[in-house]
Amino acid sequence: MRKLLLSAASIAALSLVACGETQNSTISSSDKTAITVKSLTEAATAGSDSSPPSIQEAKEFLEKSEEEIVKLSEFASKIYWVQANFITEDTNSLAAMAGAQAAKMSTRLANEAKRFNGTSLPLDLRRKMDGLKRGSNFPAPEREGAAEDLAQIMTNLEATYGTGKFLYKNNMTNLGEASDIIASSRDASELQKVWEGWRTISPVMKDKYSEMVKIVNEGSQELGYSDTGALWRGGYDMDGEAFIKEADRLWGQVKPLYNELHCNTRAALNNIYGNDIQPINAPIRADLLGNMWGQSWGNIYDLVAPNNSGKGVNITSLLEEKGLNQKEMVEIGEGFFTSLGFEPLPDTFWERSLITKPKDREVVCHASAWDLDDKDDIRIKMCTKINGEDFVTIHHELGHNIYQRAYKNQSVFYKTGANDGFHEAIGDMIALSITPDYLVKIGLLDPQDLPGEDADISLLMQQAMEKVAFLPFGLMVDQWRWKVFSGEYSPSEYNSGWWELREKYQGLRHPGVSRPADAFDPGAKFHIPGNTPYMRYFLAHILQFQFHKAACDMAGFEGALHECSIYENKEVGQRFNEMMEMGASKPWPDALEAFTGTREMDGSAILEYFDPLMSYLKDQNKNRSCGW
Ligand code: X8Z
Ligand code: ZN
Repeated sequence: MRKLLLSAASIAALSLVACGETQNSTISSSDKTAITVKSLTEAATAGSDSSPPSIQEAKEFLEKSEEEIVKLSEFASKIYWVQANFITEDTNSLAAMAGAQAAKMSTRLANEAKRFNGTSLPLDLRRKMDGLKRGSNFPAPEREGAAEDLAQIMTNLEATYGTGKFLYKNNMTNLGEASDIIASSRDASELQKVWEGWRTISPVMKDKYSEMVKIVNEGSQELGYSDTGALWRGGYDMDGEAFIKEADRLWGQVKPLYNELHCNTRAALNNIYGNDIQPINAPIRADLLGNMWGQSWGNIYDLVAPNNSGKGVNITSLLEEKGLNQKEMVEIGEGFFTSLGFEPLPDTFWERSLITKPKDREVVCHASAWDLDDKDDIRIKMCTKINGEDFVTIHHELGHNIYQRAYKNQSVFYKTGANDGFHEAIGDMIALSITPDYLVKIGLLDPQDLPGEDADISLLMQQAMEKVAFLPFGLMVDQWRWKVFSGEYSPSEYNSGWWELREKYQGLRHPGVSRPADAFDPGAKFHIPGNTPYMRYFLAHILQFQFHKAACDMAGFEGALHECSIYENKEVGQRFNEMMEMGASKPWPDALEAFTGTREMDGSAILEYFDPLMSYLKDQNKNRSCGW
């Protein structure tokens, strides 16, 4: 339900949940001129006798709005927390009510803010006002009943996903259990069954989803956007059209690396499964990649482990060998942040977080980080498994919490990431410092097991199967949603459109000859029914390497980027905190510059990180025909 809040009341700051956090939209200075001119025209046509309201009135309006937002979010966030931790008919209904209230407030404030279009405001007030005018990522139209309908649909979609189960081998199987099979099985027919089984939870969502699209498009149009995709693209301190080009540019930088990884992985799968199951020149079958959505491929690392390279590190085995439990994994994550000079997590974090999956009730298991009071009541909620993947996810979630705490003294309008990609990149950047040397330092890896230099390619391959494999998935999810919102994909094309983009960007195809006529495969990925924008993760996968490189430069590290760990470096911690403290108070290039010295998002750091692997992959692929 985070979504409701976020989406419903987003207003930048109703951002209690990171991962579902909405982005305070702000407008870059270059756009501001255009807005002012347009606003002046609007004011002029509104009647020559109506002079625009004063700066003082604008200030008072923003202060009053801030108070109202804070009050509602305190109340709503607790409802969302309870609902996500205890999914029942009643909590769903409470969450829908709170969502409707938040949606109405968001719409009302966004419309009221239009009154100040003709007022020439100081930068700070203009930034807050424009954020308010963007409303939420899922805005309700003004008409009677729309906010209630929207909130109901959104609650229902997320709860359907959260409680989804299917029959497999006489057991009702949930996502966690299904994911374990997809991660470990090498039996193609079993993989196909489980992959298809999970997707039986989503056809029921399709009509509701298309209804939701209609409502939020109407809401977006009332806010002055052509559709909800345009509203989302407007959240990056630049013109929405420019953002499309920006995403394409970044993808163009990293695509050659992805293509090589794809080619090498496909060859390995062809080798294991044979031509019938994985032809050598067709897109990769999505169920063979070790992950339910084929979004990261670390679980099939054993199939691509380089022959002539030393052994990497298997974090899952290390955790098991040391007998660590979930809470201890979180404590290690906390330890990384405190080593950089951050305060320990508050006692309430440990008392109130959900760290293991409860046996006796339904919860939203998808990991998230929460900020319940915009001050110190930070928490995570995840059904943690004792494995390397979740060890990294813990750092990801704690990164959200640390960011939330860093900007707690900002105005409510600025209590969010510089852009939403920043929020997703913080913990991931920290996790890039989980090097073998670091693991030895914290006693998880025995020094005699430290991989030698000959293991570089193995370590990089492990990392690439997670991070590089993810890039086109990070991009395609919202390419799909943008087309859905714009009407380019009608409801009858939702599924075919999804697979068109899965093939275009990721080079994947579904198992089986065709998908059922009622399939709604996007609904089987959390962020679609959970209504969380996804471009943020693509950006985060670029930004985290930029942050990592800047941090390693700051630390004076001279070796290869993938060997650098900033563990215990207080100077880096302080500079990182300075960037995070800014929240969204400044356009994101200012925040990026504060930490990295550059104002551009740039894929060259990820390319540098994987440079030795790129040479290896090119060599492996030299006699193969790559692409799809
Ligand atoms: O949703 C998440 C986080 C919560 S913000 C666990 N991630 C994306 C996903 O799982 O699809 C992190 C990576 C991408
Ligand atoms: Zn996240």
